[in-house]
Amino acid sequence: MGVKIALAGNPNCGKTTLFNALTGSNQFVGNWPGVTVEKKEGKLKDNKEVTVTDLPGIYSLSPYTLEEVVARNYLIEERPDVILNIVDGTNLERNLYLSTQLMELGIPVVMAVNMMDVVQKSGAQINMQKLAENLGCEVVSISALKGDGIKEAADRAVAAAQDKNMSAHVREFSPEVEGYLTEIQKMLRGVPDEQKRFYAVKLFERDDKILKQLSEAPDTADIIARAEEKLEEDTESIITNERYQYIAAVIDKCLKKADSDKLTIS
Ligand code: BGO
Repeated sequence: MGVKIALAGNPNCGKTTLFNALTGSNQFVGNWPGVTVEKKEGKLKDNKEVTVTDLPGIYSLSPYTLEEVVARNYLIEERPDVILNIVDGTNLERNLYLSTQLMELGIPVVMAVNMMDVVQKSGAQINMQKLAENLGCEVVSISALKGDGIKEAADRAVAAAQDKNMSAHVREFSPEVEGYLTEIQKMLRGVPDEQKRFYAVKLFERDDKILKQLSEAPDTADIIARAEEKLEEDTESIITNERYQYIAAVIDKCLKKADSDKLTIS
């Protein structure tokens, strides 16, 4: 049976360049059902069994823009076999915000760090192995513009799609928040195990659209009230802030900025 790859990334990360390089002229363009958001699909140039779906460029899987809703509904309802997450290597910190959310979906994620020609020219260094270890996903370094690494990225995505041994979720939140998420996860009925983390986070954030998509919605009001009282913040901010803290810690271990070698003379 054919493999379905979904391309996901922030606007301007180079998704279109990569999509065109991978699929060439084997493309079909239409709209996502019911909305005027463009949908592009194509077949890999050298393997017609593999369909690549280009998701709208988005910054997050929150329910605020049409593009975010389209992308996440596709990911939860259609369940591609693998997500190829393109991140802009010159803007790693901002791009990883979406990546952390993609990794909660229970779908294998392969990360392609793009614009590596620009990163290298700038003198910055990204330790791909450490990035992979810290995030718990495969990481490939690419330049979509030059075509470097793109075949490897596609090959790794296909291999990840066929690998049934999904790795466990990284626990990116504080023990306290992880505790609340576990409580919500235990209340979920009719949700496949691998998707429970995504639903738990979204319910904790009071995501009404996700609540409506569940046939048996759990009552999480008490858990949310306890969390907000204890942490003195609304749960959506708690999750956002902890995501950024987690990303900052990962970046600290994996990214050497261009000017970090220079001594500052004061
Ligand atoms: C312009 N390396 C470099 N150097 N540039 C890249 C790479 C890469 O690996 N990948 C993509 N780009 P999209 P989304 C442009 O269009 O694929 C460039 O939104 C320009 N245009 O060429 O469109 C790519 O689909 C004039 O740049 O991204 C494009 O995700 C001057 O990144 C931009 C300079 O890529 C966004 C760049 C008229």
